Amino acid sequence: MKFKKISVIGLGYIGLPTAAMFASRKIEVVGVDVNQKAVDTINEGRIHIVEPDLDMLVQAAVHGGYLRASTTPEPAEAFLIAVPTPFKEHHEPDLAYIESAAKAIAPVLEKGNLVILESTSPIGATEQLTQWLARERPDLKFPVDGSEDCEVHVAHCPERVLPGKVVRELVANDRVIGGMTPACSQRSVELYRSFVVGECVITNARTAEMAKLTENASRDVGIAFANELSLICDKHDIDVWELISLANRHPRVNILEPGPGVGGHCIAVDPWFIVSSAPEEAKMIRAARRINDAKPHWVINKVKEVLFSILKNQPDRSARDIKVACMGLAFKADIDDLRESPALEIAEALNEDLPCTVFGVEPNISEMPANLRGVLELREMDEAIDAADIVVMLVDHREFKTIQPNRMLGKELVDTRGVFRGKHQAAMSLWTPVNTKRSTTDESSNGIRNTTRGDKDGSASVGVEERLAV
Ligand code: SAJ
Repeated sequence: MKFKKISVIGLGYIGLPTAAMFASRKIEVVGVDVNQKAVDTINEGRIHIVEPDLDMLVQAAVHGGYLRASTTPEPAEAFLIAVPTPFKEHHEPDLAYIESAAKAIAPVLEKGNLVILESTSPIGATEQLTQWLARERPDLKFPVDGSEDCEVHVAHCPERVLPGKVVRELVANDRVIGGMTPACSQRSVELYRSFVVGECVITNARTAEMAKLTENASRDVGIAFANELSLICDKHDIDVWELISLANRHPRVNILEPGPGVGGHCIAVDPWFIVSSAPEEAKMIRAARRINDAKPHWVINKVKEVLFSILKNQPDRSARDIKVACMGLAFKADIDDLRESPALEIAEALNEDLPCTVFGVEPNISEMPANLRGVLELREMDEAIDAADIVVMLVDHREFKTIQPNRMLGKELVDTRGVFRGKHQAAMSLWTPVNTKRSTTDESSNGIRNTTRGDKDGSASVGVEERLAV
C-alpha cells in the first residue's frame, strides 16, 4: 500500500532533505521542528542550512504544495524521526531528543502507522523508542519485545548520507532497514522504495543500529591511522602525503588522509556509543577517538614551534608583530558547517594563547558565528595570505587549492591537509613544509622559507620567551 502522507520530525541536515525527497515524489509531507525560524524559512520555500541542490528541491516541493513545515505534529501514515543524538558527560548517548519526539507524535498516532527512527542511535534505542510510544499510547499495540501482533510498526533505518552530497546519496545509497519485526521491515521498505534507488537491505533493529555505528567507527579508525602516521612521519622527517600515496599503490592498501583532527557531529560522536556499550572490548575504537581528538593540540603546538623559530631567527621581532592566517574554519572541505570543527578549535586556541594577530579565512561563510564576532577576525583569502607570517592550512577548500605556491614566499606554512602537495608537488619540490622537519630555518634557493623543527632541545636564543609573552 502506497503512503499518501508522511511526517518528518526534525528538519535539520538529514530530516529536511529526506522530507523534500518524499515530497518530490508527490507525497504530502509535513515537516515538524521546534525551531520556529526554520519552520518559517521552509514555508517560504527557502532553506536554513547549506547543502548543494537542496534549495531547489525544497523550493519546488513547497511551491508545488507537497511540503510544509509546522511546530506541532499532525496525523500521518508514517513518521520519520531525524533528531540529534549527542552524547552526555562521559560520552554516554543522550536520547532526550528521541524521547521528546516520541512524546510529541504519540498523541496523533493511529492504527496502521509506521514509525521510523533515522537518527544515529546506540544499540537498544529503537526498543526504547517503542516502549516510550507504548507507554504514551496504551490503547495501541506496539511491537514491544518483537511481537508481530502490533497495530503500529516501528523500525530503525539509519541515515548514511555524506554532508555535501546528501541529495545524491539519499537516492543512490543502499539502506539498512531494521524492523522490530519482519513486518515492520517490510513496511519500511515500501516507504523508502518511493525514492531510494539503492538496495533496501533488511535486518533487525539492533543490527541496524550497530551497522551505522560501525560505519562511522570504521572511518574514525581509518583516519586515526592516517593521523598517527602523520605524527610518526613528522618525527622521522618523511612527507606523510608522499608516503600514503606510495603505500596506496598497493592493490589492497587504502589509507585515508591525515588532517587537523576529526570534526562534525557523526564520526567524532558515534564511536563513543559503541565504547560506552562495551567499554572493556572497544579498545581500538576508543584509541582511535583519542588519537583524532588529540590531533588539534598537536597542530597548535606545531604552530607555536614555528612562531618560536621565527622569533629565534629574527631577534628584532616580537610575537605581537607576527600574523597568523588560519585557512578554513569548517569541519571539512567545501561546506559551511563550523560545528565540532577542529579547524575552528585550532584557530580559537591560537587566538587565545598567542600574542600574535590571528585571523580566520572561511570562504563559505560571510560572518563569524555570534560567539566569535569581535573575538576572531574573518578575512578574505588573498588579503589574509598577503598579511600573514604564518599560514596554517586547516581545510582543503577548493578555493585554497588554487593558491599558487609562490604566494607562500617568505612565509611559514603549516599544511595539515596536504593542500600544497599533489598538483603543486613539482613547484614545491624545493620547499620544505613544516611537518617534514629540517634542523634550521633558512632561505632555500627559491626564496621560500624553510621551517625548523622548533626548539624541543631547549636551545632557543635568550629573549624568545620574553618576546612570546603577552
Ligand atoms: N576526515 C579526515 N580524513 C579523511 C576523511 C575525513 O581527516 O580521510 C575528517 C574530515 O575532515 C572531517 C571528519 O573527518 O573533519 C568527518 O568527515 P567525513 O567526510 O568523513 O564524514 P561526515 O561526518 O561528513 O559524514 C559521515 C559519513 N560516514 C562515513 O563515511 C562512514 C556519512 O556517510 C554519514 O552519514 C555521516 O557521517 C553521519 O551522519 O553519520
